[in-house]
Amino acid sequence: MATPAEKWVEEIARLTQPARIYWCDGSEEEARQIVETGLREEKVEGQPVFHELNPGTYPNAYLHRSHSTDVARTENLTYICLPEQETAGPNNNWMDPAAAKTLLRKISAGSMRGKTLYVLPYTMGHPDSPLAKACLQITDISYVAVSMRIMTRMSREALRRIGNSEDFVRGIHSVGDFDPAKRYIMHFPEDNLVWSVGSGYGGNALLGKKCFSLRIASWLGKREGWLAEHMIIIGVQDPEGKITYLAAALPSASGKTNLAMMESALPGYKIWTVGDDIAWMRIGADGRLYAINPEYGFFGVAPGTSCKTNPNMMRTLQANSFYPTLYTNVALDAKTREPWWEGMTECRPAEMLDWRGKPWQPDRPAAHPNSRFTVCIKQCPTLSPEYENPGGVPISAILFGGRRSRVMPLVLESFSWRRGVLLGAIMGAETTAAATGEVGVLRRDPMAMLPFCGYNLADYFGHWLRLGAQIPRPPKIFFINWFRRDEKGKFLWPGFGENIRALKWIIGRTAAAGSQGARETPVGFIPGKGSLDLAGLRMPEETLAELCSVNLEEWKEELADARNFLNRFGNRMPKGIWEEFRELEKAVSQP
Ligand code: GTP
Ligand code: SPV
Ligand code: MN
Repeated sequence: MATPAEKWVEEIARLTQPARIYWCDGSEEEARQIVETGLREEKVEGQPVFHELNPGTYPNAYLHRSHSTDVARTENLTYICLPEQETAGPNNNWMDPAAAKTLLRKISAGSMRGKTLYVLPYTMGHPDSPLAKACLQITDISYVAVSMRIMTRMSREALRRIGNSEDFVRGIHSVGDFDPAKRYIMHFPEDNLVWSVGSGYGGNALLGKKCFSLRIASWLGKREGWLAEHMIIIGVQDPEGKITYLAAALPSASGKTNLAMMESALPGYKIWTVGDDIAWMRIGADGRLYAINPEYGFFGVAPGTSCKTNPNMMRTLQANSFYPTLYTNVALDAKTREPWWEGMTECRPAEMLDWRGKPWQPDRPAAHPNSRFTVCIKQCPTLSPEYENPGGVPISAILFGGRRSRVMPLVLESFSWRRGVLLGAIMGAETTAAATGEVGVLRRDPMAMLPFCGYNLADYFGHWLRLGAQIPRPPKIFFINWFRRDEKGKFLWPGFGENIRALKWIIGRTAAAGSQGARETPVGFIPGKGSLDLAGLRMPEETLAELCSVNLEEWKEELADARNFLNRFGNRMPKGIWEEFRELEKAVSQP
C-alpha cells in the first residue's frame, strides 16, 4: 500500500511528467552524486548548474550562476492563498486557493519533462523539539536539492517520522523554464502547502526557509500560541562567563548574520551563535520565552563579508566538512578559480569573471549585490553548544532594528511590552537588494516581517499583544540602528564587532531597575551619559550625541507616516495598538 507521502509524489509526477523520480536520504554520497549531475548534466541558460571551485583552496565548494532574471526574492509574485482576502491582509498578495491551484496546475503541466524529480524529506527544528515539523519538498533542480541538504535536517529519519501520516508540510517546487511571466510563490496555510514555480532563488525555492518557517509557521504559531519570527538568536557571554540570550529581528540584508556571529571589539565578551535568520519561540515551563533555530545552515549575503567585518563567517566558509558549500552569483578569480565579491579583500583579483561569467567590466559590480553563500551551520566556530537543545534557549531581550539613516537612535529601550509591540509594528527600514525593486527606499516593515507574515499583520500584532500578556517573565524589547548617517551620507557608527557596545548596554538594562544607566525620552530609554562602554573607540563627542539623539520633530513626521500605515488595516487593527499609538503621539507632541 502506498503511503500518503508516496501518493502525493505520484500525483505531482503525473502532473509534471519528470523523466525519473529520486527519493533523497540526505547522505554524503548522494550529495556528491547530485552535485555531479549539476556539474555535467543540468543546465541554466546553457551553463552548467554548478562550476567547481579551486579544489586546493575551496574543496567541496561550487559556484552556481542563477538565471539572469532570478537573483532575489520576488515579493510582488508571492501570494497567501486563504479563502478570505481579509485574512491574508493588505500586507500580502492574495489569490483564492482554488483559482491559485488551477493556475499552478496549468503552469506545472509537463514542467519537469526530461528532468529528475527530487523528493527531499527533512525536518525544520531539532526532531525532539515540541515545535519541530516533518516536511517533504519536491524540486526539479540539483541546486535546490543540495541547498536543502545544507539548510535543513534532511534524512531518512524525516521520512520515517512522516510514515503513514497525512500530517507533513508539503512543498512543490519547479523552476520550469525560469520564465518570469510564469513565476509564482504561493502559500496555502490551511493545507500546509507551498507551491513555487519559475524561480530557483533561495527564499523563493528553499521552501523550508521563508515559505514554511516564516509564512506558514507564523500562521501555525497564531493558531497554536507561539511565534515564528525573522530573528537571529545569540548568547552573549560576559567576562564573568555569564551568558544572556537575545533574539533580534532586522529586515533582509540588514545585519542579522553579521550580528549572529560577531567577534566582539570589547575584550572578554563572546557571541555564541544559535541562529542567523529565523527563530521559533514558545513559553517554557519556567515562564520565560524559549527560542530555537529551525534551520541547519546559513544562506548569507556575500558582499561586505570579509576577515575584518565577519571573520567567523570567513572561518565557517573555510571549515570544509562533508557538507558542500555553495556560492551563488559571486565573481570568480579567472586565474585561481576562487570566489570573490565586493568587500571581500582590499585588492580585487587582476582577472575576474563577473557573476554572469563574463570578463568583469570596471564600471559594473563583479558579484551581484545579492550574491550569497550556502553553508552548513555545523561549520561555524562560534556555534552555541545549545544549538541542538530541543528546548531552545531562554530569551532575555528582543531587539528590533533596520537601516535608518535618520530618526532611530543607536539603541532605544521600550517602556513596556505593549509599547515595544507598537514600535515594532510601525518600524520603518530602508530596502536592500535581497528583494527585487528599488534599494534604499524607506518602507514600514513591521518586526522585519512585512514580506514574511503569512496572514493579516493586524491579527499578527494582536497575537503579539495577547502572547505578551501570557508570558510570566517576558523579555524586554529594544530597538537598534547601526545605519544612521551624517549629512554626507557616511555611517556614523562603525558597526560589526563594535555593536557589542550596544549589546552590553542592553544586557545591563535587562537586569537594571528604573532608569539606571539610561536617559528617559518621550519614546523610550536611551543610553545615559557615560553608560555606553566606549573604551578603545575613538569617537567625537558630537558624533555620539547625534547617534544617541531623539529628535521629536523627526518623530512627529515618523508617526504621521506610521499612522497612514496603520490606517491601511482599518478596524481590524487591535484597539491596544491604537491606544498605545495615541499615547506615543501625545508624548512626542508635549512641549
Ligand atoms: P538576510 O540574509 O537577507 O536576512 O540578511 P542579514 O540581515 O543576515 O544581513 P547580513 O548580516 O548578511 O548583512 C547584510 C549587509 O549589511 C552586508 O553587506 C554586511 O556587510 C552589512 N552589515 C552587516 N552589519 C553591519 C554593520 O554593523 N554596519 C554596517 N555598516 N554594515 C553592516
Ligand atoms: C532574506 O531575504 O531575508 C533572506 C534570504 O534571508 S532568502 O532566504 O532568500 O529570503
Ligand atoms: Mn532573512
